[in-house]
Amino acid sequence: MKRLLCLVSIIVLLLVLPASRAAASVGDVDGDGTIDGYDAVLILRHDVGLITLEGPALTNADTSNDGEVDGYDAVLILRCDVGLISCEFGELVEGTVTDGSTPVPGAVVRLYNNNYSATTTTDENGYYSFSNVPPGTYFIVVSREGFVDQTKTVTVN
Ligand SMILES: [Ca+2]
Ligand SMILES: [Ca+2]
Repeated sequence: MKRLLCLVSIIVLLLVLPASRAAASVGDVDGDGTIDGYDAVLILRHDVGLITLEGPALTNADTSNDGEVDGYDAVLILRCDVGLISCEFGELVEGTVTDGSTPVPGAVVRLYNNNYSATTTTDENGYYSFSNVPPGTYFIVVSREGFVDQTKTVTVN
C-alpha cells in the first residue's frame, strides 16, 4: 500500500509598501512649506463650514493631535507664528499598501520605534497615514491575513 503524499499549496502574497514617505508638515495646511496665519485662516474657515479640508490638508490641520480640526488648532498655529510655542507639530507619515498593483484594504499598519508606537488600518484604497509623528527612525510593519508581513524603515526629519 502506497502512502499518499499530500501537497499543500501555499500561496504567498506580498504586501508592498511603495509610497511610504514622511512629508507635509503638520500645521502647513495649504502645503506651501511655511506655517503661518493663512494656515490658521484655512482651519477657521473649515471650522465654520466655509470650506472643507480633506486628505493631507485635513490631517495637517490637526495641530493638537486630538483627532478634531477646530479653532484650537488655529490658535496653536497663531501661537507658533508669533513665536510663543514651537512650530514642531510632528510629521505625516503616509503610504499605500498594494498586492502588486492592487490596493489592499484592511491591512494593519504599525509604525514604531523604541519611543513610539501607533497602529492603523488601510482604507479601501490601501491608503494609511500617521499624523504628528515625532522626528526619528521608525519601522513600518504591515500585516494582513493571507499575506506575508512586510517591514521597512522610514525616517522622519
Ligand atoms: Ca502654509
Ligand atoms: Ca485638533
